[in-house]
Amino acid sequence: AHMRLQRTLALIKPDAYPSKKDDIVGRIRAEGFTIVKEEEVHFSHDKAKEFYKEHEGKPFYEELTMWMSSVPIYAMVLEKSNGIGSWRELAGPTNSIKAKEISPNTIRALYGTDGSHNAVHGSDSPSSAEREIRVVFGNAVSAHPDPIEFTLALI
Ligand code: DGI
Repeated sequence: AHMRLQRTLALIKPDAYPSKKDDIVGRIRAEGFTIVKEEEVHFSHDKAKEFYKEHEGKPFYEELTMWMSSVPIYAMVLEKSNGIGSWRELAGPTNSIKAKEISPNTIRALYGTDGSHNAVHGSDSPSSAEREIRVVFGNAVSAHPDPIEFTLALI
């Protein structure tokens, strides 16, 4: 299949940051991702609610957003060919208990605990990646790979 260079939003969540940051970043680099932007962030509760707004009304929404805003976390914009799917594949299944059973070499299997505490986040689509990168980084980084054509057109 044709593979397109993509950017995605990755978070190292409170159960893995800062304790597992170096292991996770090492794995990200080893798998060939470029870290385009990285920064420790501390979500307000309102920011966490905005970030996870697709889950508003679900039974775990309040606990999830309180947890994600409880302490600083680590945010990265990752870039790779097919980057959105590649990062979700490396992260593994949402539930770390299931991840440990079926894909033990994934980040959620190695560093997460259960269905609520799963070490990392990854955008699930191009539109989610664009929205999430903007929620976390504002205009500090583009959600899209730098278009070389644009650069060449300026020469
Ligand atoms: O994109 P994912 O993080 O893999 O999964 P998601 O977007 O469906 O859910 C976002 C986060 O919310 C997930 O990483 C953990 C939490 N979550 C999802 N489903 C459940 C859940 N937490 C609990 N306690 N129960 C759930 O069913």
